[in-house]
Amino acid sequence: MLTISDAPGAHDVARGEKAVVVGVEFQAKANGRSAVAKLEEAVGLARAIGLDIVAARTFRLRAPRPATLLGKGQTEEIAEIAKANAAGLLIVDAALTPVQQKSLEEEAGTKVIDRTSLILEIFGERAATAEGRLQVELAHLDYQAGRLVRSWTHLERQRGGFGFLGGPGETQIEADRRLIRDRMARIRRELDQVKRTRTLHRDRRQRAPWPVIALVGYTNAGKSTLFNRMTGEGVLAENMLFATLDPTMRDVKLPGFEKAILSDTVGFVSDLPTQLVAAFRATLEEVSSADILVHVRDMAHPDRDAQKEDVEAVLGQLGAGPEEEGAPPLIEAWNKVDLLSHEDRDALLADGRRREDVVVLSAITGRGVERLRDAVGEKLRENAQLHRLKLSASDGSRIAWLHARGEVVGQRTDADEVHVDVRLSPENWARFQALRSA
Ligand SMILES: Nc1nc2c(ncn2[C@@H]2O[C@H](COP(=O)(O)OP(=O)(O)OP(=O)(O)O)[C@@H](O)[C@H]2O)c(=O)[nH]1
Ligand SMILES: [Mg+2]
Repeated sequence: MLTISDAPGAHDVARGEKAVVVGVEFQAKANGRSAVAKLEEAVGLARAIGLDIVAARTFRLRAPRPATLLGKGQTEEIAEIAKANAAGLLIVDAALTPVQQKSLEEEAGTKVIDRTSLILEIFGERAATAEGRLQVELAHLDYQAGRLVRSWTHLERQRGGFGFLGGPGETQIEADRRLIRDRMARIRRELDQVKRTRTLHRDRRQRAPWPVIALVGYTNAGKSTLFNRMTGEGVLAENMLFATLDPTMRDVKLPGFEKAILSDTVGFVSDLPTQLVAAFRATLEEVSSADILVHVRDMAHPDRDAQKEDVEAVLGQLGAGPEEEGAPPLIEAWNKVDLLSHEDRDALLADGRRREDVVVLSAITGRGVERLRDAVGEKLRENAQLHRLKLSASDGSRIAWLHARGEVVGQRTDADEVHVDVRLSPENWARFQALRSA
């Protein structure tokens, strides 16, 4: 087990630990989110790793104090709240520099973690697959390494000649940095190995002719609930942030298709740590290689528009942004409309009717879910071009592929040749050609 001296951010957070959550409202940049919903989300994130939240409050900053971010009076207040509730942990829903974190710890008399490290903790606890675990660990180390560099001056101290790590006079920070570097290199090698295995699996699947539909969206939007509703599966769907971390795929019925695959994916969140975006790029390859994306949105959430922007930003980072060339087509599933008032629901339904890339639904009641199935099937067939193909009669697998992926409008056998007239999307046409040359 790796122990890194006192790198800020390297705390162990225990389940059931009492914690105070502090939201920070910057007066300068109101980003369109309500402070209440933002604080609620931070509390949700903290609960997601089983912390016992004893108090939560948003502080407004006129001018951030460089040393601690929060003002002097504010940190005193926080220290009092923590003390009165016997809380040993303070969660600040913002990004803290290592120096700010350290000073806050001193002033508040508690451990302090920021939003990035909270999210890393959640992912660390939840990742279920070997690959997910390795990726999270890599992200964690990357985060710590960055903080070691920046906190050079206050972490540096001579180790004297005792250390068994490195030679005499090696500073603690050099030793720490070397430990991190070595560990990161080892994880990357392990990841390469896991990835090779996964690529093998994916190749096998890509050769399988079925279209893949990926559910994406903000955490807690209802992706898993919709996934269960559409596949009849029972994956974990809970009122908990980041309930799903590892993608799950199942067969799904789609009108006009023999078979299709639905993929449930990890939820996005605002200010997703860049280390995690990088780390999860591989797992989220499902997203960029899908035939179609369904963006599940919680339309009952006060910040639904800001959430949509966050999701589209992460999709952009994954090369699957709505405007990107070659990105899969996208349908928005406006979910949780059962929670809305009649007027709000009617307004959404009217908006939705005007747009062909929107389906208004409720994954809980099932209302609208069949329309989503239709819309996805239709979108997959859209842009399809007619191709008149001549194949060898012995080429049963490619003929079957065409039937599965495309709409076969005519087929006749002529001695040992089969003529197939088939409508294929441009993506599938490219895939078919790749099959041909394989
Ligand atoms: N009222 C209502 N609740 C819903 C609906 N869809 C999902 N929920 C609830 O929203 C919560 C989150 O649902 P999930 O399906 O776990 O959400 P998710 O998008 O998979 O979340 P993560 O995996 O955490 O990213 C659960 O409590 C669901 O019961 C809906 O249409 N109406
Ligand atoms: Mg889920």
